Amino acid sequence: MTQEELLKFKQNQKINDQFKQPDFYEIDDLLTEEHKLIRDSIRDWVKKEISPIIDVCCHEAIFPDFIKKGLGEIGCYGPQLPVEYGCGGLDYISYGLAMQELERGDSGIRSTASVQGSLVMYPIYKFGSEEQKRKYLPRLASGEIMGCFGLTEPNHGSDPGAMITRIEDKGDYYLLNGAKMWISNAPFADIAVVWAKDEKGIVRGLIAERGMEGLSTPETHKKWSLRASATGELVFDNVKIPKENIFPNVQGLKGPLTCLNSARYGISWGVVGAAMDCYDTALRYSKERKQFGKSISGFQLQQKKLAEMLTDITKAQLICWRLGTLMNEGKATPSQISLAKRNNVDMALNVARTARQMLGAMGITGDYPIMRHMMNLESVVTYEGTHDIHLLILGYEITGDNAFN
Ligand code: TGC
Ligand code: FAD
Repeated sequence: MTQEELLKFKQNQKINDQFKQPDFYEIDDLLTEEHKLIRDSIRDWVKKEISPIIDVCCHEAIFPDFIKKGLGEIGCYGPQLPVEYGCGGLDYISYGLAMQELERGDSGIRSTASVQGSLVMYPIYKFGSEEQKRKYLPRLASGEIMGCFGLTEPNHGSDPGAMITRIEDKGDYYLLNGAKMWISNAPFADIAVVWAKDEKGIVRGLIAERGMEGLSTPETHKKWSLRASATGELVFDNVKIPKENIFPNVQGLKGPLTCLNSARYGISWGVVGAAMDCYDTALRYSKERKQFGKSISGFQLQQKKLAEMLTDITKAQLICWRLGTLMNEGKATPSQISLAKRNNVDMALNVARTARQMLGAMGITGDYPIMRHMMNLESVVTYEGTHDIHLLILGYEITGDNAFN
């Protein structure tokens, strides 16, 4: 399917998304009117722009190009970054709510926004020169240009410190060689934030631009997960990087890992959205579906599933809210973020699997969002640090003993 055919398909669809959010502990009372306004407007946008097309996008493995600007218009790229660079100037709860609503639609759509905001705009803002900020941030915030983040390599995933991608100082430019793999947004990105080692073995961050000679971005196919998100490689074959494209304000692995804190925080909220969608779908279905002469919602076994899903979603919502307040105060630690990412993704996967069973055979079809969420979450539990890696981060924090190596 081409982008034109997808657009035509969208124009013929009715808006039929009946999502209602569970809020058992009245967490809405903890939100400001502004938070609720942001949340509701993004929810409406997802119902109009994403829900009608997402199933076909996943079946066809196509990223809907036309949402790039739309995501910018609703302020989903770097909402927590300052207004002076064209960003939202909002707090971390607003950022979390935005990610929750996008991932309620689809993890791949949230991925597109969180890579742009947390992994491309954030490092430019945090580590870039004033010229870099002015040159890139406003255009990234509006969606005029898109970015990607290259840390993972074919042979270095959980252990990015062992990366082999290199920059070599050639006087008035750097020469970049190596390859990055599994890079969200790479196939269409205009710029890439790339992490590479210099001659001294120190990790440096830089901005590569599409069109630079020697840079290619082949797409990764045959994914069963995140099918509406474009994933690819970044291949660097003697790419000349102008000196002004290096981040002046960071050296070492803490550069990329600092960006991951922001993205992992967003994922903690995002997956709650996916879990809510699965729960809400299963609840509605259980009331409509009759077996043995009554709605399946009347059977104790199905009620157990609903009660446990709601309990787990509620606990995850509370983790998000508290972590959001710590982020706003600048007090959240990387291991607190690891706990939230690890717990909430695992929770969402379990909710998706339980909800899928409640729909019986219908649960495996694209008529309902659950199987799609479940498959997406298999990527989410792996990227931004696997379930195991976050456990090891917590183990290190608790005991002071490093069990990574
Ligand atoms: P280690 O020696 O522990 O640390 C190296 C330096 O980094 C500092 N540091 C951090 N700084 C800020 N935030 C954090 N979370 C940090 N964690 C560590 C640390 O203090 C040290 O600083 P310094 O000044 O002493 O040099 O590093 P290590 O090599 O032992 O590795 C630690 C480990 C395993 C936790 C880390 O490498 C890790 O997190 N691995 C997982 C890799 C990962 O998450 N990759 C994600 C790739 S991006 C992605 O998946 C995007 S998907 C996007 C989407 O589509 O949504
Ligand atoms: P490995 O590191 O090879 O791990 C394999 C298994 O070994 C895992 O179960 C892991 O938990 C376990 N393991 C590893 N080390 C240890 C240890 N010390 N102790 C115990 N168990 C261990 N990366 C980017 O840089 N940018 C992106 O935009 C990006 N987008 C992605 C999009 C998708 C759809 C996917 C699937 C991945 C993406 N990634 C991206 C890569 C992602 O971050 C990595 O896949 C992830 O960090 C894990 O690395 P790996 O796949 O190489 O697994």
